[in-house]
Amino acid sequence: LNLDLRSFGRRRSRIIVALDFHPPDKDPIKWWSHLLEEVGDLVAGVKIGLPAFFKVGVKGVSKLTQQFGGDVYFLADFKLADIPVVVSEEIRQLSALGFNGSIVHLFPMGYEPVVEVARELEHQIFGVTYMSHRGCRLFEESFQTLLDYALALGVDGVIVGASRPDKIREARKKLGDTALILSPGIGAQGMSPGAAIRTGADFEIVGRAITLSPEPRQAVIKMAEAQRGVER
Ligand code: NUP
Repeated sequence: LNLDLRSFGRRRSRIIVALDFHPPDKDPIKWWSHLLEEVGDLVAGVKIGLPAFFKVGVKGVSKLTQQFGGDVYFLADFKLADIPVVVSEEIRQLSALGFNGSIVHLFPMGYEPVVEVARELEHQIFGVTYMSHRGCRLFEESFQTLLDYALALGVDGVIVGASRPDKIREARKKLGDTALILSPGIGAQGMSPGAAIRTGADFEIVGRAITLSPEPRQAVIKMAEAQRGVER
């Protein structure tokens, strides 16, 4: 059984759905579980971070990983940033909860032991190298350093915001095929589906455009089509 993100993507689309929000009139756990039933066969993965964690707790999250794990890739987005021994412990807990991979911040550096622990657990590591929001000036200044570090560390992939196609291109050039590029910022943050794929990303992370859509399956089908239209 191959549990890496690349293998989950090949079968369906290059969409990772981010579960942060739910329609206000719906119960979050019911809505997300309904959502995954609706779109699980069309997406590569599902991303869960603190917003969902606060709403449904450890129990709710493990309910989702138990029900849909193995079928969709579970990506933990807690943007971990701490001393390596603590991040390693966080990775162990997230892996035990059923997550296949985690997003970490790279700026604390010294993460060689973290990557080692993750490798033993067959848990993938994705490092943030450029964020999608306006004004992330420190990322602008540190992008090359973070990319070089990601390469040296041997992470499975990096996060580069879709709002900066130039940064995606640069990342692809530098990383070649050694690491995946995951790109958030599609839909609610203004970029079009397929835009990040066109410039070199492997997966697009999409939250609200799917989770708040009255017809999530239709929304995903449309996005997957747009991605296929620009396939590299
Ligand atoms: O730079 C980043 N931008 C970003 O939006 C790094 C991220 N991990 N994200 C995440 O992607 C963010 O936390 C959210 O879960 C998702 C985008 O959601 P949406 O804007 O499509 O609703």
